[in-house]
Amino acid sequence: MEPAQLEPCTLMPERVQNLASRGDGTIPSDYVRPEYERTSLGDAFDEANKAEDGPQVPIVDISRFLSSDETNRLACVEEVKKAAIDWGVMHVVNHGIPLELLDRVRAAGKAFFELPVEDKEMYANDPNSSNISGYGSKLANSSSGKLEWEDYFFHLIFPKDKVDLSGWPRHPADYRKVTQEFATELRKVATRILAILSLGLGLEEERLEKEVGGIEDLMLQMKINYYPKCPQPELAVGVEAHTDVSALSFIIHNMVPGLQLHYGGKWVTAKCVPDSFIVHVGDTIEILSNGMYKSILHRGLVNKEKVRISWAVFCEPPKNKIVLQPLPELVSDDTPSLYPPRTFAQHMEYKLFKKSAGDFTSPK
Ligand SMILES: O=C(O)CCC(=O)C(=O)O
Ligand SMILES: [Fe+2]
Repeated sequence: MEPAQLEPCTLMPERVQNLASRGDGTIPSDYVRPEYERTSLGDAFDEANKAEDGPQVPIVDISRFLSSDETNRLACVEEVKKAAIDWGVMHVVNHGIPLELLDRVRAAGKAFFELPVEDKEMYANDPNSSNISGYGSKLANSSSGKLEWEDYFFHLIFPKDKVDLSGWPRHPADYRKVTQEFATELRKVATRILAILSLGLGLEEERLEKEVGGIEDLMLQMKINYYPKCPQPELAVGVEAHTDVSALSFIIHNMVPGLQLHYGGKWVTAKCVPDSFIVHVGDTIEILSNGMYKSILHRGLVNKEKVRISWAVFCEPPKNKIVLQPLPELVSDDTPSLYPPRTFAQHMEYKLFKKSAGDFTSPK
């Protein structure tokens, strides 16, 4: 008899949510992190308790930037500038996004992940493609060769004319409406934070906004991270250590701890600050500011008790249209350029393949 023809093997990653629901008390070896990394891991709730006494991610109030009183505006610029220089990440309060809208965003994302498996799989992305839009879980293609304890849903949410609504969840019924409202609100806040950061660099208010693509070309990509309960949180990570490539990233979550920042040579667990969102300075702004503002290394821990969900929105410049390099006003004999020019696409490739900085060719 002829041997059966083997089908080409397309590797579909296991959904962590399904794996976790089988609940046998241990995690598969693919999720067990390397020894050097495990020494600093733990249950996110324990780590959050321990973090009480140590350094804390700064909290900034950006409502003061809308004040007609110049003193208030300047104080706000100083506060954000300090946080961006020292940490590159901050909890933002009094941001102006209606809190009930944030609640509806959280409810919609949660409801999507609570759908039956087959309903979610209809949106599955192709793990072998570079387009990660849709429902997905990581394949073991990172430098560690290990997996992360999370599933995600990823899609573009702004600008409106570039969005493909057909790839967004149809259920729950208000997902699309709520997410569009959120995108519109967040885009306004992005402009405000870019203005504050520009002033902090001694530049005109509109400068960074323009440098990252402006209202037409700055892309807001949303990634809903779903971290199931993990029976062995001291062995796994939800998201491995990285810096964001974006200009800015916004994060809201369901008030379950997990985010850790690498600050002062140690991992610091972020507190859950009510009614706030987290803003990261990403690599793009670090480059434009010639390293003055920092894109901080961070990761996501998991825990035994509660599902954690976070909504990360990455504000990214267009892939090939803009050459990213330190702004000329910030480069001098005393402060030489720290970053060779690159497009956003080249920067992402560099991160993915850990190319050395010398490998950049001058973009045409
Ligand atoms: O879940 C979080 O708090 C952080 C997620 C994150 O860093 C990312 O998706 O880039
Ligand atoms: Fe991140």
